[in-house]
Formats: sequence, structure tokens, C-alpha cells
Amino acid sequence: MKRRTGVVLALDETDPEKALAVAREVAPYIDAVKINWPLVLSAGPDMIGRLAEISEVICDFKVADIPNTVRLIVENCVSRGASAVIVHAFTGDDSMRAAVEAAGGKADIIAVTEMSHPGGTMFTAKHAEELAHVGVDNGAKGFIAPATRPDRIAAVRAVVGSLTILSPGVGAQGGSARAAIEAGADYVIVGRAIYGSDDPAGTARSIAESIVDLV
Ligand code: OMP
Repeated sequence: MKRRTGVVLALDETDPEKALAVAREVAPYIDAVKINWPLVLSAGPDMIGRLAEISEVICDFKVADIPNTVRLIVENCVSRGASAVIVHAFTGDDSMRAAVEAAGGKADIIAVTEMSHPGGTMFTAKHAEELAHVGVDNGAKGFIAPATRPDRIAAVRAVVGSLTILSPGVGAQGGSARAAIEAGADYVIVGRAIYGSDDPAGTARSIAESIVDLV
């Protein structure tokens, strides 16, 4: 993924045609579209390929399974044109390694460290640095860290060095794009604030403008 604006669209819009329209409209202001279960379950997995014609695609299936199952999921995402796949790190070294091997250099694996919602403090926050290590040690290229707690982005940055950090939680969850990037994120992930707005392109553009001097 090449960083241009530093904005990733979390496309959790469940109407397939609306989702495609939003992706097309905001494409000039984002570096990638992230697809998660809500859209893939309503539109079917071919949506991954359709989005890949518009933008780079991150498959956010937060894969958390044994190595063989992880491999099968990642191979499928990559064959459909995904540029990256998000996987949980808590499953351990072997599952993370299976994800990286299955991506085979054709896509990046992004490891979840600390989650952005309040419940993320119950378990993930306590182990975020260890989870980041699982990713670093096994070849993940990206890491998820919370825009809702920018100090925790800095903590993950201290573990992952120059690897990429993507930060969800901007807008609807209360985080600020600028604070996340200032704390060490490379990209912000923004969903409802963009696709749920009356003017998705204008909103994406203003978020990109708010961090333009930092990316
Ligand atoms: P909004 O809250 O609508 O901006 O959407 C945030 C997106 O980021 C959703 O697709 C979430 O599934 C995702 N996300 C989080 O919100 N928190 C996390 O800790 C991790 C993710 C993610 O992996 O992308």
C-alpha cells in the first residue's frame, strides 16, 4: 500500500450498491478501502474483487484460528485481489506465521494489537505490546492500534519500529485523526464518519486535509 492521504475507508455500509458508490466517490481521498463482515455478508465475497478495481483493499476478517484455517482464509482473500488481510495476534506465533506465509509476499498481514472500543481495555490493552511482538516476530507488516487512546499508539510504535500502524476509532468512536497520526500512526481508519455522512467525499477530503502536513 502506498501512502498518499493516510486515510483508509472502513466500508461497513451494508447496501452493496451504496457501498460501491461511496468507494468510487471517496477514492481520490483515501489510500485503501477496508471490507469487513457486514459488507461481505450482505454483498458476497465477489465484492472484494469489485472494490479492488476501485482502490487497494484490506480484508478485515480479524482472522483468529488455527494455522490451517488461517491459511485458507488468507489465500482466498489474496486470490480475490486483497492488498492486505487483518488477523488477530492472540492466536500466537504459528497462526501469525501461517497468515504471512499464505500471503506469500502478494499481500501484507496486519496484526491486531489493542482494540479501540472500551472493551479493548479489558484484555487487548494489557497485552498489546506482546501482541505486537507476535506480529513483528512472524513477519506482519502492519499493526492495528487505537485512535481512541493515542498514547497506546505510541506504545505500539515503540515495539514495531518502522513497520506500519493503522489506527481505527476516528470520528464515531471519538478519536481524532490528527492526534492518532501525531502519536505515531501511519494511517487512520474511518468508517461511519465518512460513509454515514451526507457528503462522504467532502468528509474524506477534510479528514485527509487535517493530516496532510503529517503524512
Ligand atoms: P467506525 O467506528 O465506523 O469509524 O469504524 C471503525 C472500523 O475499524 C470498523 O470496521 C471496525 O471493525 C474497525 N476496527 C475498530 O473499530 N477497532 C479496532 O480495534 C480494530 C478495527 C479494525 O481492525 O479495523
